[in-house]
Amino acid sequence: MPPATSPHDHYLEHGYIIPVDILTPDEVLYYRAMFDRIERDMGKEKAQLGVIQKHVEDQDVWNLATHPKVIDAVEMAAGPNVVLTATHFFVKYPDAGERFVAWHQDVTYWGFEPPKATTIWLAIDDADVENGCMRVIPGSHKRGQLPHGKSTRPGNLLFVNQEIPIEMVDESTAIDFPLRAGQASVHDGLTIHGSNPNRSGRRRCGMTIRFTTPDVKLRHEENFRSSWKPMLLRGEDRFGAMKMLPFPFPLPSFPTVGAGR
Ligand SMILES: O=C(O)CCC(=O)C(=O)O
Repeated sequence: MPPATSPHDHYLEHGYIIPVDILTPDEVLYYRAMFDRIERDMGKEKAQLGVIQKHVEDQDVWNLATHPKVIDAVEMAAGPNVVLTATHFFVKYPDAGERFVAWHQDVTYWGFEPPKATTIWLAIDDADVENGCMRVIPGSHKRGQLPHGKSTRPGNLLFVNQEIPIEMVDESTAIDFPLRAGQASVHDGLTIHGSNPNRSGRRRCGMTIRFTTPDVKLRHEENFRSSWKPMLLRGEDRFGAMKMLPFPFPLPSFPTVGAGR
């Protein structure tokens, strides 16, 4: 029998890991209620894409972004030195029309040099084919940074309407990323991914948590019109390539809420 591939080797070879169990059942309930609260406060229109860098002001969002199992998953994929740079919720409402996410690579326009990044997509709600879970082109991170143009299809949720020209993406090789609430996927910042519209009667909320490593220089101040917030969550910084910020709250221990605390 061939040796089993480790999650790290799988990440290097295919550009992703799925699924990773992150939250306990109590945490799933707690953090869904947390997002419901944010949604009530902001309204759905804003909550759809406007919950950005909330972890620096809201301790519950911080506890999710720095959840010990989130950091373990990043370490498993990208190594021991873990730098959090951003958080952003991606919500697709059932009644919001043909909103989709065009094929893209995360690091495009991010100004990371070299373009090293790892995204955790943490499911707050169940995500499946019907409600527009993420889709990924396996192994596409090995193609390096690809050109992005503008999507001609209305409804792209990406901020600058970016899209990899469709002739450069073989959609027949795409795989779906279904997740139960509390599970996460991990993908490389160069892995091509996107998602289809929500055709269910259910909300699809996921939290993207963006990481890099301390050797990376941030050439652009901005990400989704908000500045990067680099914080070294684990390991060491032997490079001093970016200015690390202090933590707004202490790091949580597992589990972050509920039984077993
Ligand atoms: O939530 C989605 O459907 C897409 C998320 C995404 O594009 C990202 O993580 O960069």
